[in-house]
Amino acid sequence: MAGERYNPRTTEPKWQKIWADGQVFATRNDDTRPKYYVLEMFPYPSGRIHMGHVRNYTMGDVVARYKRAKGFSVLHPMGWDAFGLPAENAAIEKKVHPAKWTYENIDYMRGQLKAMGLSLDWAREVATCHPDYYRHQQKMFIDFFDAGLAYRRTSKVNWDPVDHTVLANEQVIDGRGWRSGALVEQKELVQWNLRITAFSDELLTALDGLDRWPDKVRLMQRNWIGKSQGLEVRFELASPGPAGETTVTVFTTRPDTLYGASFVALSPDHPLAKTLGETNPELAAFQDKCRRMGTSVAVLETAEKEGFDTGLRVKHPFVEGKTVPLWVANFVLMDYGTGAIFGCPAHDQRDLDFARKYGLEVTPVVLPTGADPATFAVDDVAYVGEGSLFNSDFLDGLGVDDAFETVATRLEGRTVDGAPQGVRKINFRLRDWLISRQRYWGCPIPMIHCDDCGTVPVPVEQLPVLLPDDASFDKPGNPLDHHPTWKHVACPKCGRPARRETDTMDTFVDSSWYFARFTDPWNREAPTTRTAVDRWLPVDQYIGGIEHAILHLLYSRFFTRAMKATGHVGLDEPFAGLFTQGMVVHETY
Ligand code: ANZ
Ligand code: ZN
Repeated sequence: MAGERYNPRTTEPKWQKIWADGQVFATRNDDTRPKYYVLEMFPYPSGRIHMGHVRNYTMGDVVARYKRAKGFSVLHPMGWDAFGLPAENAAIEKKVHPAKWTYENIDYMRGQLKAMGLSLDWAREVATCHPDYYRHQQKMFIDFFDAGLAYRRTSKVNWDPVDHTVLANEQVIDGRGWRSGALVEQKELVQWNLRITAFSDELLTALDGLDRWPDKVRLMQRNWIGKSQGLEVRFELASPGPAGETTVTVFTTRPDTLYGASFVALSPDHPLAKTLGETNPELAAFQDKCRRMGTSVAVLETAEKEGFDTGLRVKHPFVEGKTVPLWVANFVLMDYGTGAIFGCPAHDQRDLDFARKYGLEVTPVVLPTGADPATFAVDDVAYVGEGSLFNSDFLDGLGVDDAFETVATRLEGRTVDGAPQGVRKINFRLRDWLISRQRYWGCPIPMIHCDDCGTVPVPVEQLPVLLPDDASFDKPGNPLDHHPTWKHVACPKCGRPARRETDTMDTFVDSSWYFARFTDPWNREAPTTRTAVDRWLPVDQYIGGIEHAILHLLYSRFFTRAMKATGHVGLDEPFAGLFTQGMVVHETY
């Protein structure tokens, strides 16, 4: 009424009740009007809604209400990304069970969201920590395993000795665990992985079709996948290695710079470096030091370049009689390319820093346009731009790309020890997704280890593998591993005593398919109902924080492909339109 003050305390609850009673935001799967799926990234139930949530959900709500007013059948669901470490820490610090802590937070935050009057279909609410959700995740994990998309292998991991868990490279900051601050150790562990690299090329090329995604996010994903076209070059050792090795193979994207090569360097974990270290205590000490530093790209990029001269030399492929020294260097990663490089200091900053430190030769071979070959020199800044080749014999005068081709063709045509000296190669930076976590509050990996039968999936009719309620959190390490009985089971194949897998899944797995589950959260038999999921997906408008620009979105794109390969969905890309917002905005307009 005119003149009457708007009173949210009475008006909001009144209308919210009317909306709820009339189920006006409930969406039917048999509605035949055009569909519109709007989704904001679901929250972690940390305790209270914060302003970032309010902004995010308000934006989605505006879109949902607008599309509903335009006559669309709008799907706008909400749920909880409910597994994760904070619940376990609460258990340790406050002696409250992670489930109790989580469900209480969910209840509280649901109340807060409801008070906002968002146009959400609460009938579709899911919580990833609920067995009704994770049982389906376990089923898909087994499907992925059968399809070769989930596998177990030994890998070197960053181990946090205080939190007793594996850390992602991104969680190691200056060599320390991001939470505990403890010095991270390198440890060999058998871990579960998802084979995201099976889709490297596809995940890259499909970015071109995501024309309703911010360019910035697409670029970040492109860089993360990191496709490189290069050449593997086999350098001959001037004298045989300790185990009779005759060659060292490097990966290079700049074979054009071969005449500027002044050293070859191995990763500290390269097999040849390891063999050499066995009889050389000084080298072994250097390798230990490198391992302690950690293997994350960020660490390697900022750390001081250090190396160890092995005393061996390799022959230059083109210059008769010329050899260059073979080093072990801390900046060469073992899990990229071949774990060995040739260094061209004049045209690579890292190589230049290294060469200056150890007094190695610096020979420029790419001349910037207009520069004088007689005087052009590289001091402390490498020249990484275009130009024409010089100091390079048969390559002189060629552009960088032509020189690449010429070198590649020539080395492909030559043989060393019966194999081509050069092989064209495409490499990706993207690595398979290590999902094993040694934690309690996560989705149990539904596998059983038998001494006789190996790794055996839990039979589907025995799913879900439930978390035991009576876990104890009073000592470090994985409560599932400590539990007196949980892990002892009979092998599903031979019936003999076997062990349950005690690792749980990275919580990023939970959030990699929730958007599909929302399309039919009532299906008890399967993760998805194909008629529903194929009708509702892709999400037409996804809204989330920029901090998820790489991992969450990439994992979801991979997971959707893996679900397609195992028959759970019929499409590749989960999110047609993406809007990212910074939780904190720095710019002023
Ligand atoms: C010689 C060279 C000369 C290089 C030059 C660069 C510039 P992207 O683009 O990321 O694929 N490299 C190869 N394997 C490596 C490893 N395991 N660890 C660290 N560095 C490695 O980078 C490819 C370049 O990174 C390769 O090309 C190699 O150095 C180096 F003027 O070869 B280059
Ligand atoms: Zn068995």
